[in-house]
Amino acid sequence: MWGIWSRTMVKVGMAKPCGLIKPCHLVKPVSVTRVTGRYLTHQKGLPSLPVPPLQQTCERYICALEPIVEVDELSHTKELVDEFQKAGGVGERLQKGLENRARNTENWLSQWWVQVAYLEYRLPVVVHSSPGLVLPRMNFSDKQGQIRFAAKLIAGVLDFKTMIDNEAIPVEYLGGKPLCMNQYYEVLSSCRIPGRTRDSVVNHAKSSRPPIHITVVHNFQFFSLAVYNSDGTPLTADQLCIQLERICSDSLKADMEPVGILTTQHRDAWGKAYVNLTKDKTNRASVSAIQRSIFTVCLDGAMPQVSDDMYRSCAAVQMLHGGGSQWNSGNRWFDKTLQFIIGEDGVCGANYEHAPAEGPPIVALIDHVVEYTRKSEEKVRSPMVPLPMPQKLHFNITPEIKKDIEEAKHAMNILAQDLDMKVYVFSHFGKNVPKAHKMSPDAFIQMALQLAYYRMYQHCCATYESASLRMFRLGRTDTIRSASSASAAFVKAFDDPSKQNTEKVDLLEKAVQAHRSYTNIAIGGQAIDRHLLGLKMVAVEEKLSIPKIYTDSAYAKALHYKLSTSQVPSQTDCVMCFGPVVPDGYGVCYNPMNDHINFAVSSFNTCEETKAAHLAKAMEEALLDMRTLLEQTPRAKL
Ligand code: COA
Ligand code: HC5
Repeated sequence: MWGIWSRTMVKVGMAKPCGLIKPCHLVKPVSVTRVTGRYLTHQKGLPSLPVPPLQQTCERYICALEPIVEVDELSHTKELVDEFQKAGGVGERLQKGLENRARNTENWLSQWWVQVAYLEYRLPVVVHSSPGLVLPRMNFSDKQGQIRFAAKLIAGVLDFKTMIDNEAIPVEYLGGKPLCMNQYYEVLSSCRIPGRTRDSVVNHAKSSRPPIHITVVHNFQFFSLAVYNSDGTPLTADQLCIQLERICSDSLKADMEPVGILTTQHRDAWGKAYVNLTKDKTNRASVSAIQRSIFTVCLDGAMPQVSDDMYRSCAAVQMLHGGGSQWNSGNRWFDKTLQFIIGEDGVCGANYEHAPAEGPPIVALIDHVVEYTRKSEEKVRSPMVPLPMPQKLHFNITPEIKKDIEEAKHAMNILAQDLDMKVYVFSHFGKNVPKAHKMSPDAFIQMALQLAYYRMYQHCCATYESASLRMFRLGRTDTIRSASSASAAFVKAFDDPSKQNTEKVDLLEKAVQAHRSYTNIAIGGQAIDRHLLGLKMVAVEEKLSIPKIYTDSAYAKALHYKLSTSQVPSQTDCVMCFGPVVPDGYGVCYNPMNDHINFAVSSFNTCEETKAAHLAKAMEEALLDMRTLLEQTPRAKL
């Protein structure tokens, strides 16, 4: 019942440093494409995702299992893997099927991935799939400030949309290689639609009449707001301010049925409720307006008052799930690909539905918007034409729908109670320290996480880190398996008094190197997880019996990611967050800046063994201890 991140697999490796995804506005605008068709030319020039050699994946799979399964279990799995990959065996047949698919599709993986990881994943998108993003606290503290800021933010998004519409988003690079830019075209004007057993995503940006409105939700009431003047120019911030004021005064009452809470439900339940909801013509039109809109802006009511040191953790909760039905969980449409969330107290951020895109394009958009809102208040003359009233989206609530809403409230409140979220800013150092020691900062942070976990639990666990596959056309992600034999040797030695510091440093270097190496393997399309998934999917599609390697207990362990992690860098000092992918695990999202690192750690309260704040504290200690070790130990090679 848990997602593909807890069901799919991984591996281990070695390599040399290569750069990260450059936020698009940091890339010199030489590669800006303005002419329609340039985007397509760029896309066509990208390589196709390769199918890794079967034997390579099998070998790496065994290596990946070493730190996380018992010796007996591993020898049993080795037998299964040998059987699978032997000449004339089922592995070869599946590999041929996959290679055939690769020849006949733009990307053999992407469509399967979206189906399996998102559209057929039935847990609520809230907490379990949709990430949150928290911006630094903005400088306002009342309704007027909230409205003014929201207006500027909308203008900023529309400014970015103009770049998308003009195909003028500068191409991004990873390790010097150009990246697939497709995801930028999927985040606006799109929405997930629930189904009884599988969802779908619609994107209205490419329709013959692309939408010109956004949705605004305030006090659980939805509005359609046209954001373009009749001459096609976007509304100015002043015009948007007037419209948002009208929306707020037309939705003063806070006792409306929170229809949006339905989108927090388990997907099967929501799929069923959706049929009930959209039987009514008015409801159908309102839902369609939300789905078609360019994006959603949630003007939130107050959240529980907290002390300053809790502020960011509470803001993360607000972005991730809204706090429960009595707070802002109903002030959302979680199926919407992009929702901006703005409170009255200067809190500001976003929630995004993950199926159409990864974090980096969303972050690039948000970085642009923040920059836009910070720009001097240049006075743009607003057209002197009267603006049409924003349209309220009405819902007729039948007793059946009312019951669905009550059930959704109940389930959402249990989930909100269950989520334990800790945002922690590690302020002692950032990328600067590992760089000074000639180590990959990402690998250094991942090794600190391995050490923190080992100190808490005295064993290593299957660990997932997202790796971008955007070097390939329509690429999404593969898995970096951060727990390796090298990381296990390092964490076991670290607190062992019988080990010399020089040996510990050597083990740290090897572990960091193994991680950086596997990262290069993963971003180069040679990791094991998506390949193993692909082989399994061929078996499913060709109605073959599922090979034993997939029903093996080691495979289940390999996919039970007690650490689910992702590096999401940004230009703005923000923090991204997501929930754990297994009931007894952690979600760890981090944003390494030059001199500090923002972490969001999540866990579930129903699991007695996990506590977000404890892992955050252990991370702090691990990072500091690793620095001390490096500083105190002369390194042989230097
Ligand atoms: N010595 C000195 N500097 C080094 C170094 C070394 N040995 N190794 C790396 N560096 C530098 C890099 O050059 C880079 O420099 P920059 O800050 O000037 O760009 C910086 O350190 C960061 O590199 P590193 O920490 O190794 O990681 P990365 O930026 O290559 O990122 C991943 C690694 C896995 C995060 C990245 O490849 C990736 O796939 N990102 C996408 C993840 C994603 O999609 N997340 C969201 C999913 S929704
Ligand atoms: C705003 C940025 C959020 C990052 C979300 C993320 O990393 O999602 C991962 C996607 C992937 O395919 O690896 C999944 N994960 C949250 C389970 C790590």
